[in-house]
Amino acid sequence: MILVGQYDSPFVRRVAVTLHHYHMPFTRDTKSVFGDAKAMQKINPLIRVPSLILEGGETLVDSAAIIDCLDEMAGPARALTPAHGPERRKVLQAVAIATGAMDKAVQIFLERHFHPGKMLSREWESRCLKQLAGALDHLERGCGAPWFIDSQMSQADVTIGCLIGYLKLRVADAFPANRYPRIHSLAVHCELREEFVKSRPGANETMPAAKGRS
Ligand SMILES: N[C@@H](CCC(=O)N[C@@H](CS)C(=O)NCC(=O)O)C(=O)O
Repeated sequence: MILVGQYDSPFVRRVAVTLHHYHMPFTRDTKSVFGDAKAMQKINPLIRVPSLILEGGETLVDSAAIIDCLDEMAGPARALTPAHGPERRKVLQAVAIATGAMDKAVQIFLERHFHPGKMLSREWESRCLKQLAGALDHLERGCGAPWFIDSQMSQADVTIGCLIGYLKLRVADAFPANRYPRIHSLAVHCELREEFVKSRPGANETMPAAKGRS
């Protein structure tokens, strides 16, 4: 399998962490959605990451659809998303809020990147910051210990861990750790695990492309 995308994308990273967690072998295509847009559109018409190219050549897009496929391949006993019942609902709801928060965090980062200084829309930025803070407050209230659903590591932890990793990297002002002690501790717990260490963004993994790459 080939995972397309760079690990500074929290969506790509949650797929990578899931692949490593399941010990599923894969290689990487680290083309950039900004620097390599033409090539990327051949993989995903939306010019977005992640994509996962399966062994047979089929291409899957969108982290949720990719992880759904990986869960199925892993089987219900190993799947990071519980198969049924209240635990499944709790995990899927946390993932929905955390991926929505990722969207908001990416929008804030891109607004600041593409519209610096006076061009920045303060109205848009503050709306996104408010939505992001609401999502983080919600996750903090629902968070167990050491994992989101207490004793069992799940996709909620993978996604919240990747969200907080991204915030620290790109929008650090939106994550005052002392306001969110539970999810902060959950994220620290995540980052110590092998699957997270193996999925850390390298210095050359930048989005948008680093200056000099167009
Ligand atoms: N819902 C998608 C979101 C993916 C996404 O927003 N990816 C960003 C990278 S963090 C991207 O490719 N953005 C480029 C663009 O939309 O132009 C998923 O879960 O995979």
